[in-house]
Amino acid sequence: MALERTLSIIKPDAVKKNVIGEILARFEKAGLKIVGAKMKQLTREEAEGFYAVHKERPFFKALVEFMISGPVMIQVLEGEGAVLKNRDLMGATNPKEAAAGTIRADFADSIDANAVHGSDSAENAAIEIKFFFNDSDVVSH
Ligand code: RTP
Ligand code: MG
Repeated sequence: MALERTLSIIKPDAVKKNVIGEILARFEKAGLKIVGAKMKQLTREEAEGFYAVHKERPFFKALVEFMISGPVMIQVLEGEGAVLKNRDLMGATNPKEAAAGTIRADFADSIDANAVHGSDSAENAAIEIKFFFNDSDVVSH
């Protein structure tokens, strides 16, 4: 499997619950390294731009409102098969369908407030990492 990077966002609901550390620990225990990280209050323009692929979807407005409802923690995760590994750790989009022991099963309240974002492909990961990080703000360790 290839060494990959993926973009992870701990969403406003999980930041409000004070579980940033618990979520980051799951990434580290699964062998993913945090190679970039920052806290950020997204602007409406940033949230709309980040989720632009969904702009025609009925849930777009609610998604943007939710993503700007409080600060988020944005990270770049690195590891073997990082994109899929992170998606497995996250669980299904709707926490009611998320497998036991996944981040969304344990921390998410609803399909809207679902605790974490993770890139869905290596190609999108590269685009999403560039959206939030300069090359010099991502390290190797
Ligand atoms: P994310 O992009 O945030 O990691 O979530 P995802 O890949 O699991 O789901 P995606 O299809 O990309 O949708 C992005 C976010 O939009 C909200 N959503 N609501 N009401 C609905 O049917 C619906 N579908 C999606 C979710 O909050 C999802 O995380
Ligand atoms: Mg998605």
